[in-house]
Amino acid sequence: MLDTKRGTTRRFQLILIKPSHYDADGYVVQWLRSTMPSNSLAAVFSLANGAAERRVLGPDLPIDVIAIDETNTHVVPKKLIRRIAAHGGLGLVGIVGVQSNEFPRAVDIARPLRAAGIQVMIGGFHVSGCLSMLQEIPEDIRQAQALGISIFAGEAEEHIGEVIEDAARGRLKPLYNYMKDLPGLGNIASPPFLPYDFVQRTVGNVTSFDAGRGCPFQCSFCTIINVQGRKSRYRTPDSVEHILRMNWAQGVKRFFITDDNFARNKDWEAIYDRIIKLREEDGMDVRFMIQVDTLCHRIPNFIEKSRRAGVTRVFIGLENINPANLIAAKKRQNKITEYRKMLLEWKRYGIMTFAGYILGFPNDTPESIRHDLDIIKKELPLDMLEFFVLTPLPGSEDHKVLAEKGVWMDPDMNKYELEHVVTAHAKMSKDEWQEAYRTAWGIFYTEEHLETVLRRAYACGINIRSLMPVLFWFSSAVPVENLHPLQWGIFRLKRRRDRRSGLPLESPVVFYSRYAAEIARKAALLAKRWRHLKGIVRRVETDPRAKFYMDGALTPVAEEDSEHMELYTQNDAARVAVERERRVAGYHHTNGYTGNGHATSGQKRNGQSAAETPAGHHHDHPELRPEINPPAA
Ligand code: B12
Ligand code: SF4
Repeated sequence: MLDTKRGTTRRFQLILIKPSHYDADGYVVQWLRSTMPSNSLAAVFSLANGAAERRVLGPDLPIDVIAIDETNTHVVPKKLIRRIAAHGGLGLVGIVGVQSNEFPRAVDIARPLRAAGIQVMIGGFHVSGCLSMLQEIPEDIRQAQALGISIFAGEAEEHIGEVIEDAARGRLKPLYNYMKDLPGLGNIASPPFLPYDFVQRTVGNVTSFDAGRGCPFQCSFCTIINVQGRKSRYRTPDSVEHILRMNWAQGVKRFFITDDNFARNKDWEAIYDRIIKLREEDGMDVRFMIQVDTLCHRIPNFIEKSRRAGVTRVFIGLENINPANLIAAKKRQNKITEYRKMLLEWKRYGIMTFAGYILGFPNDTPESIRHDLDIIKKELPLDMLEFFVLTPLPGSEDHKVLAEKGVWMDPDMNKYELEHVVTAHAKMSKDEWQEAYRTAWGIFYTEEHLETVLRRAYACGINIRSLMPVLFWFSSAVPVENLHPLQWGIFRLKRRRDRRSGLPLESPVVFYSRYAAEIARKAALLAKRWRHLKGIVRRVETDPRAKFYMDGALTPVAEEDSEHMELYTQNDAARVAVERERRVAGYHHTNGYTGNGHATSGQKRNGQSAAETPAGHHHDHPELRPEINPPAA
C-alpha cells in the first residue's frame, strides 16, 4: 500500500541483527564465511515471520522481516535508517541472541540508529542472565536503556506479537521481563528456520535448531539453568520433522542440535525414532552434531540410536579430569571413572568426539594443567579438545556470588568470550592463567598427538578424511588467528571504520598495510599446517598395520585401569573418586543391580549401570537427580 501523504510505502520493517564482537584491536570479528548460522537468529526470525503471516498489525500494515548475521555480513546503520525511512518510518531493529561478549558491540550498533530516532531492542543471554540472577540491573544495561534501547529478557515465543505491536505504535517499553514465564516449545508453530541464501554464507552447508531447552544439572559456571531453567522443555517429533523437511527441501542436510544437553531432552527417544524413520524409510540422509553430558552412555540405547539417527559428531562437557575441581564447580555428574567408558562407546559407533575443557578451576596451576593434558592425551580416546577460561558469565551462580561478595571482575563485557581471564585465581596470577590458556592448545595439538588422534580414529573405523579438516580447524584457530575455533571463519574481513566506540580511527596506510601483511602471514601458516596434516593422513592410510593400531586410550575399560592409569591415580581426589565409585558399585551389587562398569568387559556392560534399575525407565536414572549423592557403602 502506498502512503500518498509521504510518498512512501507503509510497511513495518523488522530488522533482526545477530551481532559479533570486537577483537583485541577493537575491530569487528567478521568473515567471508562464518562458522554456522545462529540458532537464536533462526528462532526469532521464524517467530517474526509467523507474526507477519498472522498480520499482527492488521490487514493494512504488512511486515517485512530482514535477518542479518554480523559475523558474515557488514552492518551499515545508514542503510537501515534509509530503509525504514523509505517504508514510512515504521520499524524496529532487534539485536538478537546477544551474549555478554557481544553486548558492547550491540550497543555500538544501536547508537547511530537511536540517534536517528529508530527503535532498537536487545535480547539474549546477557540481559536474560543478568535479570535472572542479579538484584539490580547492571550499569551497562542501564546505560543502554538510557540511550532509549528497549531490553527484552526471556524467550520471544509468546511475546513477539506484543513487541511488534508496541513498536508499531512507537511505544516500546524500556524493559520486557518474561524470565518467570518460560514458554512450552511443543506447540510453537514457527520453529527455527533460516533460508538457504543465509546458510550459504557459513561454512559447510550446516544449519542449527534447538530440539529443547533446559538442563537438570547444577554446574556453578553455567548460565543455561538460570536462563532456560532446569526443567526439560522440548519440541515435538512433528515439529522436528517439520524443521528437517523445510531444510531438506532447500538442500540443507546437516544440523547442529543446539540443546546444551540433548541426552537430557526428555523426549530424545521419540525425536530420534522420528529421525530414524526419516532416514531409514523416507531416504532422508540427514546428519547431526549434538551436545551431551558425560553420563549419556548410561542411558539405554542412547548412543546406538544416536548412530542410527545420523549423529556423526558429539560435543561433551568433560570440563576437567580432577574430581576436586569438578566438585568445586558442582559438576558432580562428571565422574572420571566414566570418561573412558563413555568415549570408547562413542568410538565403537564411529562417532567423532569433541570435548570442552575448562582452565582455571580452584586447584588448577600451570603445572597441573600441563600434567592433566598429558594424561588426557595418553589415556582418553578423544578426537578434539577445546579449551575455555573459567569465566563468571553473567547469568551464572559464579557471577552472582562474586558480584555479591564484591570480588573484582573485569567490567569490559567484550572479554567474556571465555578466552580472557576476567577475575582472580587463588593459585595463579592473571598472566599465568592467561598463558596457561594460550599454551594449552599447543600442548594438546602437537604434531605427534595429531597423528595419534588420526591413528586411533582410523583403527575405530572413523573416516579420517572428514576428521582431518575438523582437526585442522580446532588445532589452527588459536595459533593462527588468536581466536577460539568457535569464533573462527573463512577469510577475515576487517573494516577500518567498524572500530569499537572510543577507539581512534587508524590511518588508511597503517590499517591496510597491517591487514595485508596479516592476510599473507595467515595464508602461509594455514597452507603449511594443511599440507602437514594431509601428509599424516596419507601416512596413516598407507600403513598396512594402521587398522590394528592400539594404545592405552583405546584399551577397553578394565578393572586394573584404576591401578595403572594416571587418570585414576594422579592425586588424592582421583583415588578417592575411584574408591567411591567402587563402593557405589558394591552397593548396587548387594542390592541386586548389575554394577556400573568395573567389570572386565566394561565396553559391553556400558549402560548396564545403576541406571538399569528394575524400573528400567531412563527418566529414573540417578543422574537425572544430580543433587542427590549416591548412597555411601
Ligand atoms: C548454539 C550456541 C553457540 C553456537 C552458535 C551458532 C548456532 N548454531 O547457534 C556456537 C557454537 C558457534 C557458539 C559459540 C559461542 N558461544 Co554459544 N551457545 C550456544 C547455545 C548452546 C545455544 C544458543 C541458542 O540457540 N539458544 C536458543 C535461543 C533460541 O535462545 P536465545 O539465544 O536466548 O534467544 C531467545 C531469547 O533470548 C529471546 N531473544 C533473543 N534475542 C532476542 C531479540 C529480540 C528482539 C527479542 C524480542 C527476543 C530475543 O528470544 C529467543 C527465542 O526464545 C547457548 C546456550 C543456550 N542454551 O542458549 C550458548 C551460549 C549462548 N554461548 C555462550 C558463549 C559464551 C559462546 C562463546 C563466546 C564461547 C563458547 N562457549 O563457545 C562462543 C563464541 C560466540 C561468538 N561471540 O562468536 C554462552 C553465553 C553466555 C553469556 N552470558 O554470554 C551460552 C549461554 C552458553 C554458556 N556457556 O553459558 N555458541
Ligand atoms: S551439564 Fe552443567 S554446564 Fe552443561 S548445561 Fe547442564 S548445568 Fe549447564
